[in-house]
This record gives sequence, C-alpha cells and structure tokens, in this order.
Amino acid sequence: MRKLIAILVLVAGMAFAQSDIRLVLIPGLTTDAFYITMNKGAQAAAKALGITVDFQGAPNFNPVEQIPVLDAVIASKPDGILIAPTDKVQLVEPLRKAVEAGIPVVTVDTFIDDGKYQDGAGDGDFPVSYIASDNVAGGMIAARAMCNAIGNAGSVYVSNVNPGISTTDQREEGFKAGIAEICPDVHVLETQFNEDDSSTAAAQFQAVLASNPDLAGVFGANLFSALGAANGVEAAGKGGDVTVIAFDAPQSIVDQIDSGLVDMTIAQHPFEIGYYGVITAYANLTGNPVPPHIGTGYTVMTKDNIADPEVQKFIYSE
Ligand code: T6T
Repeated sequence: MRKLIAILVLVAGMAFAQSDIRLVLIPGLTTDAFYITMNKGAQAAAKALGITVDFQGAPNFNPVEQIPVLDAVIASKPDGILIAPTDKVQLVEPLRKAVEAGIPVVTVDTFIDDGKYQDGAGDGDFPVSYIASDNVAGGMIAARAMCNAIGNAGSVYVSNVNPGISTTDQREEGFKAGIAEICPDVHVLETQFNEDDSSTAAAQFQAVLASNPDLAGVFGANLFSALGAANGVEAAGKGGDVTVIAFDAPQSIVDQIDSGLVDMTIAQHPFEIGYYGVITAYANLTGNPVPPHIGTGYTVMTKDNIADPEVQKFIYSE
C-alpha cells in the first residue's frame, strides 16, 4: 500500500513539471489589435507561470478559416486550448473533438452555444470557462452615449460583422434594448453586416445615408465596423452631423476621437482576457477549481479623457 501511495505521489508530481505545459491561444484572427493585445496578456501570464503559450490563428475572422487551424492545433496535442470561437454554433463540434482528445478548452472573448458552461445543459456545455467583456452591457453603454448625442429623434443603425458571433450579437442586442428604453423615438434601421471588413462598412454607410436623409448616428459594433463607419462618415463629409459610437480601441479609433469624428469608444480589456484565460487553463490543468465565467471590464474613451495616462494604457497594441 505504501509503495502504491509513493508511486501515485510520484506520478502526480511528474504529470506537469511546470515548464512542460503548452497551451495554444487561437484568436478570431491574427492581425487584429484586439487579439494582439490579448496575446500580450497571455504571454505575461505564461511568463509568470513558467509555461508556454503559442499563438496560432487564421488571417480572417470566420469559421471556415478558423476550424482547420483548430484541427491542426488539436493534432499537435497541446495541454490546453484557449480560443475565441468565430461562430456560436459552427465551432461546437470542432471543439468537442479537442475535449474528446483530452484537451481542455477555455473560450476567450466569444463563447459557443449559450455561453453557460459546465451547467449540464446545452450542446456546447463542455468548455471549462469563458473569459470576456459583458457585451450586452457594452451595447447599452453605446446606446446611452448615442441618445445623449442625438436626442430622441432621427435614425441610427448598427454596423456589425456577421450574425452568429456571440460578442457582436450581444452588443447589437444591448444597443437596441438601450435605444428602446432611453430614446424610444429614435428609429433603428436594419443592421449592416460587413464581414469584418472596414471598406465594406464604409461603403455601407454611404448607401444607408443615401436612402435615409434623417440618419443621425451609427454604432460600430467592433473595431473594423467602427473604423469603416467613421471613414464612411468622413468620406461623405458628414463629420459633426452624424454621431459615431465605436467599440474597441486601436490607435486609429483613438485618432478619430482626437479629430472629433468619433464621439466615444468602448475599450475592452483584452490584455486581462488573455492573462486570466491562461491562469484559468493552468488552474484547471493542475487540478484546481475554476469559475465557469470570468468577466472583464471596459474603459470608455472620449475627447475629455483621452489624454489621461490611466485611460491611454487601455489603447490596444498594434
Ligand atoms: O471586438 C473584438 C472582439 O471582441 C470581437 O469578438 C471581434 O472583433 C474584435 O476582435 C475587434 O475587431
């Protein structure tokens, strides 16, 4: 018996000599400042823990390109996967393969299924945890800012990526609920989907403006949507007439706040998402309990506070 206990202790100790742990972070796409900043947080946590985190992703935000990356990552047998799933439904089965191969999954930024993990309900219940901003609340913050800027009249629309993405669906939902509550006479036009392409978002602004002369504002629900909408406003010579409320904080959006083209942006804290994503996966791998959800915060950026170093530290890395 004593011999058995000694063997078990030895095996438990050997299971993970710290430096043996290798996680892979799969972003929505590799070149987005949001995910680049998230990776910095992930690397900071990896350094603190003495483990390795690889960053491996696709060049565009869509499941068709993300799933083969995921398959290759699973085949490389990492100890754990952190992923920002690019579709709530389409990533469920591909991620199940990871769990079946004994690789725990943490989702960062976006979720699969209903985002409520480990509660025994739903097809996509199996990830260990979900680390992200509160995206419904983010959309509501945007709506409040929009109502303050335009009053209770005119039309607005949401410039969005694609339906089926948990984050941007929730931002749109929060925005529409906020408009209905705070400035109910504002007419919300049909959402324009740009497939994460800022040029498409800019062109869509011109088209919406042409058929809606009372257009008073646009909410850009992520980095490329916001950037494109702002560029569209500028190209149409509507800066100052049409309010732009943005989501995300790359330097390009901050410059548009400085110039007055964008009224406000809601900066997420991607560094924290990456940091706590790694800590959570590590805790799970080393036998510690983890919460099924960790929420991270926002920093609202406007012309009034953008010079403050405490605000500037949340501008994304390029
Ligand atoms: O807004 C972020 C992220 O939260 C969203 O899921 C996808 O778009 C971004 O990466 C910004 O481009």
